[in-house]
Amino acid sequence: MADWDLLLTDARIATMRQGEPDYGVIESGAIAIAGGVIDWIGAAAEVPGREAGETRSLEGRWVTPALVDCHTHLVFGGQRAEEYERRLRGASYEDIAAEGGGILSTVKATREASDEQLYADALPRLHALAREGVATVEIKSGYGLDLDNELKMLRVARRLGEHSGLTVRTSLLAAHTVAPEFAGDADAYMDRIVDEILPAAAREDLADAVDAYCESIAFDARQVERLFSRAQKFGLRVKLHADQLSDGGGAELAARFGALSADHLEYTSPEGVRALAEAGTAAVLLPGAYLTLNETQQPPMGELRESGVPLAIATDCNPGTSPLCSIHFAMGLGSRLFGMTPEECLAGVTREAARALGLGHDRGTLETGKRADIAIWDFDHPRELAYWLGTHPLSDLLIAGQSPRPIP
Ligand code: DI6
Ligand code: FE
Repeated sequence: MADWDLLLTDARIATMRQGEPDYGVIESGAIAIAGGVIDWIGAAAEVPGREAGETRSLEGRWVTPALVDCHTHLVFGGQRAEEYERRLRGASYEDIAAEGGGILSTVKATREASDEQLYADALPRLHALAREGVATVEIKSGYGLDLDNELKMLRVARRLGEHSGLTVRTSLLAAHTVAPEFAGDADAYMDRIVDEILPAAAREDLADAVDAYCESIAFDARQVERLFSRAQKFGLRVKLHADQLSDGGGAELAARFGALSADHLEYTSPEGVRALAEAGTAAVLLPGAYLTLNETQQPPMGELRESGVPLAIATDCNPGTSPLCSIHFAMGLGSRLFGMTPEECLAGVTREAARALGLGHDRGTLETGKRADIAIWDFDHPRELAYWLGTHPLSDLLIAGQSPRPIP
């Protein structure tokens, strides 16, 4: 019986380990895998004399931790290309939302779609991420806005994880916007979430976290506080769409609840940044939405960096503000629109994205004891992931040390 299932040799390894400069690089390295976990990693010349079931030379290719997309609305019905045309002709996102378009038009399409249709529609989007080296994806509900349809969305997300071999982490986002049946009465809809939808999702173990949209066109800090207090009673961590279109105190609110992450942050104040830093809450930057909305207010990148707030990047894949199914493109936007370095971008979709999902203990860097979720690349240096737009440099993806099976 071999000690290791697989030994990867002749590899250039970007470990992305915290605190190590220059991508945590091991120039001529090897990785030993047993039971889907990294059992040894280091210089090839120092590999312990143990037996491996299979030894595979990577012929000098780069390897990095498999990528993590920590903020997606990947499951939804329909699409909103027609609205996109209207926005290009001058209609604002808020105008369209006020007319019952926007999120509510996707709510209608999602409610009308069967589980099978939602699964089939989401599959190509999940494929697109996996083809770019993504092994862990967060998927939110938030287009059902009633008990049956919110649970329907979360069950589809769970099934995508079970069938694809990727890790899917789910977030209940029933507080995405006010359900049409409760138009004008956000408090009454929040009662429905807190008293019915959240307990049901928790009972069925359908949600790994709870999220909300804290914004002038959705829910205010007081309403979100009610939701987060109840989430914590169910032992669920929270995350928050915060300060995207205005400073609603979202970052401070997320920090107060020890949120895993606060996401968007274009209008977050210096006080909000300080609160995130003190709470250890990660910032999830969503440049796809920033670009699609023609936003001009950048997140406070300098303050976030100086305060040591972990910086993650994600696609925010959704039919309205970020119809983006490319984590590589999101990295390219993070560097071009938010001035993030290529190393910050790669850390943002590995180490820091894992942290934003509460998974920093078992993935996001290449270290002994972590999952052998490993991306193998055909490029000259990892900085090229933020540099090129539209290329496909992935050579192979190992999920728990195995090449993923085709997603049915
Ligand atoms: N912020 C966003 O950008 C998306 N949701 C949110 O809370 C928009 C989702 C949509 O327009 O469908
Ligand atoms: Fe989002």
